[in-house]
Amino acid sequence: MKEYSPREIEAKWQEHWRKTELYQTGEDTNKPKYYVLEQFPYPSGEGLHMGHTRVYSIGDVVARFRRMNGYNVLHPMGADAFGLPAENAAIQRGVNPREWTLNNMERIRREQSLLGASYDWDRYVGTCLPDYYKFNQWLFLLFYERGLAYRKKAMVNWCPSCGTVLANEQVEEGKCWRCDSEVIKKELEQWFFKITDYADRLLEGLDRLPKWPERVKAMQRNWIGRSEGAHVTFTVPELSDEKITVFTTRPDTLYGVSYLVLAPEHPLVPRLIKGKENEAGILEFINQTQKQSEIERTSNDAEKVGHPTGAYAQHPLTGEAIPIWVGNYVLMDYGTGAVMGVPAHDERDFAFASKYQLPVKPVIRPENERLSEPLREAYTGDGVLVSSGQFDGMKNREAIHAIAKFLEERGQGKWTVNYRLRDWLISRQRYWGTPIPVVYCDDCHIVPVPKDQLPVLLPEDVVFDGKNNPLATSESFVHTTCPKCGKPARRETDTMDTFVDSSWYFLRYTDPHNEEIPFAKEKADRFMPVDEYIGGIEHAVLHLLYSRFFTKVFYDAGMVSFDEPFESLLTQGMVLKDGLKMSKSKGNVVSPLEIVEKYGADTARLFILFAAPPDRDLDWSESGVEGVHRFLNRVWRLVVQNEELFKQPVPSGAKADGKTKELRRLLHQTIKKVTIEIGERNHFNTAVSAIMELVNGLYQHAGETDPALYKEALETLVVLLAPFVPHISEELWSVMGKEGSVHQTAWPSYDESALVLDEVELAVQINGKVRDKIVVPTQASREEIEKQALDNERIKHWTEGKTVRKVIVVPGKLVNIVVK
Ligand code: ANZ
Ligand code: ZN
Repeated sequence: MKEYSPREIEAKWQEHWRKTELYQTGEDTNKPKYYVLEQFPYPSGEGLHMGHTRVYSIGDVVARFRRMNGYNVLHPMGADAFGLPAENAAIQRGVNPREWTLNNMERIRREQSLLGASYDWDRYVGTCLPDYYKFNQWLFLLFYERGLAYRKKAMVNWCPSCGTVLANEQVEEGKCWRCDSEVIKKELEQWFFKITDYADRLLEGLDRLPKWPERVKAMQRNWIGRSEGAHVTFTVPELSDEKITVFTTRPDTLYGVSYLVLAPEHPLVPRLIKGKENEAGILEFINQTQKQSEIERTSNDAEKVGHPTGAYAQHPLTGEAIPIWVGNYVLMDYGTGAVMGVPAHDERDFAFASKYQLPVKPVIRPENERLSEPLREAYTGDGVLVSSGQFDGMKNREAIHAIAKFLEERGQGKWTVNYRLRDWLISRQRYWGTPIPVVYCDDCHIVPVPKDQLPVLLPEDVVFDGKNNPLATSESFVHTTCPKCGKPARRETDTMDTFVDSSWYFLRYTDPHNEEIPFAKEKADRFMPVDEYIGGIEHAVLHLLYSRFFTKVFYDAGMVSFDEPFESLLTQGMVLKDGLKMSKSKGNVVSPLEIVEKYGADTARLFILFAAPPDRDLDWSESGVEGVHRFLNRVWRLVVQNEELFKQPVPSGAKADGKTKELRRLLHQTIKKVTIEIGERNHFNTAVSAIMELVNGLYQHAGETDPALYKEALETLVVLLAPFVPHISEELWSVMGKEGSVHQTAWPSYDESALVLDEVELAVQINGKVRDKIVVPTQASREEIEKQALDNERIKHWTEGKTVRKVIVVPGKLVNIVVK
């Protein structure tokens, strides 16, 4: 008998599929479309890791399953190819970033092919290629025209180690998302995308995404951070021309204000402290605060530090003098950069007031209770107002609006909505990215490069010394002429954040060779939105928020007719080994290619899909891999041993005995289970278990059942396995002498009537104790079951001489006879 040799058959079929262009997206518009997408990899120098293998295995099952179910499937792949590591390789090893990246892209592509993934390679998208980044520039111009790209001087997050600015989304707990160094603040002229214009729509859209994990939606809502509240204006008697406006979600606590706190960066601070006693001390404090991260400044247990400016504001309702402080816990870029301190009802204010002995004035008490003073902590619950003038006795929830309205009428405040979301800073002082297509001219100022002059190509004459922006070292690049007036001008040397590239790549796949525009509307509309998007939870706010933003801009620009890009999102779990994340630093990495080499890609794929549901963490286990490999060998032998069945026609219906019925039922049960588990639930692991049970059944019933049915069951087994283990199923399909590819076979349907059991076995109990079993037709009525139970010889023995008081029939399970 021929042995199962993955090495031989996998290479053979991969070559065959490539030649026959089996996975090219069809043009058949009569078929329903299905777009399945896995997040594209960053082509680092390390090749594929197990996490990649997992994502691709999941995506490939979905793609193959949908193809077999009659869908026109788009299943593309590409590379997210711009970014810092290429540049670091250039600095450290003197290699050319482009060559380095292109080599890695080629390697990853080769490795992806070794997994047997069914991509339409004709649609490959590499973001570092000029025919792609040209359209990043095109889109930048679109955003610019629509007022969504602007340049401003701003305090930015600066990573000293990467030598570049970072978006807020790229700062994690005060550290650089890429290199983990402490991020500092720096003032620079930068380009921004106005994502804040879309804050409300980004929130609203989440409600229309029932197939997204709740967790991801919650993270996005949190990131957008919408709060309703009021702007309240305080006058400053000593500066008659200036006022201080605070943002508060709690105007109901206005009578409890005992001080104001300004962010150290607040523009009024220098004037307020000028000539005051502690001026130098405060300036030093401001300097220190700049070095602290946002988390250090605002977390609840962080040390709150402040200084009195010596100036006073006037309370808008009571006229009282309120001391003005500067404090590290107030951020300049949230709200108005100024806060009214209400120690009695806010925890941070309470800590601050306790530390600096500022008055604590309770203005809300719980209903039907008194507050025992002095307060030992802030009272943050609801209640009724006290010591609040005309608002005394009002419920605080009502007072929020009543006080805001009162202030508004007096011109001292305004109801407002505030967001945590900031505009997206897209400038990077790096080489390996998309040049921002802008020219600076002394006369014409900011001049966008006209669309017909795109792409602005990355130059080659650059110096990589790890200190400066390499792009700025290219004379040929920097010096240009103004597109408007023709005078000498200077090119923008910042490149775009690479998250710009990944914010629309899924659209490019629908029209990858378009040279005129990023994508044609009818092509995008035909395949979008993505039906199943598979990727990591780490992109919950970055990539997934930016992509939604881009899609909404395209919708507004009439470029697409949908406004949410991803219909369903599957966030895959991690691959662990011995309970720890696989990582180089832990030394527990298992290389996917080694596994492919040793057992074959089919084993690697099947293990990954079988070992856990896709959204859970998966524990890598060598014995598990071996178990799956043994299973594939069992499948192999089962088909090869029965090769004879496929050599000549087998008459059908030769047998219709119990065993045959049983096998038929198992077969249809399996089809049903696998269809539902893949198609409706993404529970690939339970689908695989069902197939394993079918294999057991086929071994058990070998030679016992109707041969035509047995043959059909073997064929179906191979078809059901095809999405999971594409190579072995293709090989067995040809062993069976089938024409064409198993991957183009229609998915089997199941016959509900085959699932019905003809007879069932019921336990018969006397007073709750099982005394015998009876077999009854599944369709039998209660009366028939009762009669059969009571007529049973052994039961008669137990009931003799007693009175039957009650007979309880639990259909499909048991009969209980109560006697006395
Ligand atoms: C007075 C007050 C009383 C407040 C009270 C809260 C409770 P969210 O919900 O996150 O929007 N705040 C406003 N701007 C700030 C800034 N730039 N830096 C630090 N804190 C700031 O929070 C809004 C609340 O956070 C505002 O409402 C303000 O404190 C504070 F019993 O005003 B509140
Ligand atoms: Zn000019």
